[in-house]
Amino acid sequence: LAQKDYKLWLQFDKTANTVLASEYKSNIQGIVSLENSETSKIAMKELENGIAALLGNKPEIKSEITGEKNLIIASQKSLTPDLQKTLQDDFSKINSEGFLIKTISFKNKKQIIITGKNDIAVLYGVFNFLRLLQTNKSIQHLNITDSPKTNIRILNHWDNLDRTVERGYAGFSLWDWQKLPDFIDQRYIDYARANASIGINGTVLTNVNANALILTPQYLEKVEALANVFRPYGIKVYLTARFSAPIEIGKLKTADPKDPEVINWWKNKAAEIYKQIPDFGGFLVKANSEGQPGPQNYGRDHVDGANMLADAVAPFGGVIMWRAFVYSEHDANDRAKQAYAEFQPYDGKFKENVIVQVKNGAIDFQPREPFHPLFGAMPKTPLMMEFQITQEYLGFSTHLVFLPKLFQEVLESDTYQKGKGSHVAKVIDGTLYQNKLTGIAGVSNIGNDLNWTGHPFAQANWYGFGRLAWNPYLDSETIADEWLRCTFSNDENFIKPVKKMMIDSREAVVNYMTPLGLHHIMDTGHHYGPGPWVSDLSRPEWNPTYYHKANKNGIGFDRSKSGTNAVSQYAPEMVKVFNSLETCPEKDLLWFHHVSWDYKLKDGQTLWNGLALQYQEGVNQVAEMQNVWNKAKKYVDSERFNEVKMLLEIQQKEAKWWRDACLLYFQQFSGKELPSGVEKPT
Ligand code: GCW
Repeated sequence: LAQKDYKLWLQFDKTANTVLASEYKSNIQGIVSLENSETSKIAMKELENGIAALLGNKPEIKSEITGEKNLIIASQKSLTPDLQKTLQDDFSKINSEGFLIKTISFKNKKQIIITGKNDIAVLYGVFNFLRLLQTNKSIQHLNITDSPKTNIRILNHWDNLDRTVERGYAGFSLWDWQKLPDFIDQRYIDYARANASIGINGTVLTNVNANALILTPQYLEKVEALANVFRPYGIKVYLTARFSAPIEIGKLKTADPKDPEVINWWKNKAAEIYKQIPDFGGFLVKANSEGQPGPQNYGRDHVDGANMLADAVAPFGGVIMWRAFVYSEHDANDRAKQAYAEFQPYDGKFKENVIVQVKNGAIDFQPREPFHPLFGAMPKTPLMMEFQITQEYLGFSTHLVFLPKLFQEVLESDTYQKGKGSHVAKVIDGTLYQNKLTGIAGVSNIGNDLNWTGHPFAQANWYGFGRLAWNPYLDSETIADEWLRCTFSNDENFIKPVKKMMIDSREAVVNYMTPLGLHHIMDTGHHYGPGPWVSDLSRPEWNPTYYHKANKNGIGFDRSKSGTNAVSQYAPEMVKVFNSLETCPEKDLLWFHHVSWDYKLKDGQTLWNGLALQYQEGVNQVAEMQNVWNKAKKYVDSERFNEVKMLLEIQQKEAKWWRDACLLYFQQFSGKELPSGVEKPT
């Protein structure tokens, strides 16, 4: 029933454009592999099946290069000496995971070659070649050299061992721990394949709110089975390490990172894991954050904790991804300042194989946040990005929101930490400070729903995350374009409006949830729907009222120099921009300033009127999304069409819910009428 949904962006629908189809056929008369590894067999199968589906007939499989217009796949070492020579220059342009797709002349005959320094790189090349066909690009004269710009391109599954998924809205966890290790669900293979097709090369199987049991032998053999499935697809397995594991499963009295027995316990644990999984990636750690145990329980600090674990995995080439998501109720003045305050002074103190994982913004995955002030502020420490693909604060998998637009906005932000042009992307890909270890993590939105992600369009967020992890400079429009073509149709009459709908969807959610820099006003616990009135939670910084600070005088969080001075954590150029009401971008206004209800916005509206109009605009934008989708009916199978249609209806209802709830609540403080153009709550 759900076959289409299940196939994600790997639909391989028959090429409808007959001119292109004949170009493809003429250029792919045979396929030849010069390899024999498990990975190269996967690559060959992908080519065979993909091309057969796209062109309607199977290409000839050849065992050697005979005739012309073949598609040749091989890693560098398996190329003939003259091919190695011809491609020498191109090889010097790619890194170990990069690939070449080139039209070449071999013994005076035209051929296409897909190659790279190893089989995984070739597999990436194969998926990229297939994408050219899926998106109707010409393959007459190919000359593509492409390499990933980051080392660790990884999904973080917040999956618990009982298969519930924290903040997961697409069913239960894919990992069936009960049936593993002997039962290999086809889904594990399909998962690995989908990830490989977009260049993802790592997966953290378990929740950062970790359970130490995953590190026991009973579970490690199950982890090993998954690692064996993922390996030929170039995907390394990582686990979360619960800091108190030496006590809970090791029977030690302490988990103090300076205690010799504890140090030894982790060393032995690492050795045990690497014996089973030689290419194990390492650990992701949430410590002393939201009640999780950590080094501070023993009077130690994050550096002590991270470095102790780093030493344990270093002999095996493992890494420690140590999260900077910390805040404490003991310093409730401004939660946004805490991660920077705590981590920035540690710059240069972590071991070489530690990378600090920082959320994109200083609070928590809001529809919009200014970039995290740590980016660019720790020149001697590799920092990796943590994006959230699952939509905890953005309407779960019910609302259509195209996240690459949000991701791009963060990556493009200029930190000015090393002068103009110090974009977040350059911190992440290591080019700003020449870091060797680089990475991007995405909190997964995948579950065992038939369509993987709950909302058919949420698949685009998984896809887009992978593409941006590979190349953080990609434009979100390009990503939407690719995804739509691979997932639905190449028809321009479909692509143009639906692409615009996706691109606009991010601003729509900001408008109907948290316009003008508002944040964290979602209802408590679940974070779904509005809750700006909530003020009675035990920790002050969990209350929405803490964030919007609405009163008779105005609304917003004063983080300027006259407020909490959080602005001072940015580079001087950005301090200037954010600190002044005149220069602070209006999209971030209430993030940095408490502003009177009569304050004049750039368009001349009062703040109250402007706020109300933006809520209305969000509602209007969802109505427009519905219009666009209704017109897309003839290009989409009825199943996916209807699913999206129903979901958009819910989104429309809930956009109104957000508008009405927030405006009615804030109106008590502003004491003003709604401006014309804003629908009255019913
Ligand atoms: O925002 C919070 C989420 C928690 C999550 C935490 C984190 C895994 O509500 O569910 O815990 O972030 O990122 O550690």
